[in-house]
Amino acid sequence: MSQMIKARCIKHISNHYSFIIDGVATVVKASGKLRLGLSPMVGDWCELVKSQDEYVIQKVLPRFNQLIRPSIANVDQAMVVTSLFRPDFSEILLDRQLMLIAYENIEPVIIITKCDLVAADDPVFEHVRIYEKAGYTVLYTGKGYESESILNQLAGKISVLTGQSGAGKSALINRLDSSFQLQTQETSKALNRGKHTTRHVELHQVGEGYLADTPGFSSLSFAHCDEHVCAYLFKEFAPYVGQCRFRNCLHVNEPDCAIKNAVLSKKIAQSRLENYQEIIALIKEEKRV
Ligand SMILES: Nc1nc2c(ncn2[C@@H]2O[C@H](COP(=O)(O)OP(=O)(O)O)[C@@H](O)[C@H]2O)c(=O)[nH]1
Ligand SMILES: [Mg+2]
Ligand SMILES: [Zn+2]
Repeated sequence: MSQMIKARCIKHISNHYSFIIDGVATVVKASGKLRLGLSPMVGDWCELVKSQDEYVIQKVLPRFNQLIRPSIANVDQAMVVTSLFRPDFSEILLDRQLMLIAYENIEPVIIITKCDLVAADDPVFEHVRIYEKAGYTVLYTGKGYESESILNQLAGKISVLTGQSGAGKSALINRLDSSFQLQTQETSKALNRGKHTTRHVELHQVGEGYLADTPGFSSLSFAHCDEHVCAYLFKEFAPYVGQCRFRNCLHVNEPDCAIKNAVLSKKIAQSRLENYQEIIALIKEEKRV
């Protein structure tokens, strides 16, 4: 009697897939043509059947999202690593990342780094608070900080890291898990060997969660975005769906716009509307070329 199990794919190199089976990473070879049409991706939940001591991939279970670069399915959250200082906190850059992440149906989490370099009463925190007020999860870290809140946030989920170069992604990973440090060094060494090095995506266990070893959302292009989908993707815009005079309102030049009214009554920050409008302008521009 063959036994069917459900397991998650955490690594894929050519026709070898690694699944976590009973808590252990186990390589499963895809034998011939999978009877499914859909090939497993890292992050996929699959049904496996054991036949003669070997597991066979039976079926890829439905995905709730799918990233292209890195190629991962079922990404629960994207950790947007954002520094307060060197590089300076940039709301426009943060807003662009938040929009692209939401567009992929992924939950963003903002991780503020380098808190140790900034006084607790620094005005920059007023800008950060806009995001807390808007409903985003914001976690704070810095050199010498405990990682408990971040580890808790990663637990039980698949996460990708994103953020500007120099924001502190590598430093954060090393703080979260010292064994990951080796892996990141190996990865960058492999990358330096040139274009012919095979790149593969792998999920690494960090605490009780999984973190992709390649960052997501490195290109900040909006060419693939539909502006009407973007119109309510900022968290604090969502409660106003259906309240603008025009059903397809883009909150730019339209009269009786609920989002613009919410900015006037200080329920939504002016900077968020402006950055949103800039994204809409970008999308229209990218569509023209
Ligand atoms: N003081 C301080 N320095 C940090 C922190 N995070 C990163 N750095 C420094 O900022 C620089 C860039 O960090 P890195 O992790 O390489 O950024 P990445 O490009 O996002 O991977 C390095 O010199 C780090 O030592 C932090 O929380 N506090
Ligand atoms: Mg780095
Ligand atoms: Zn509107």
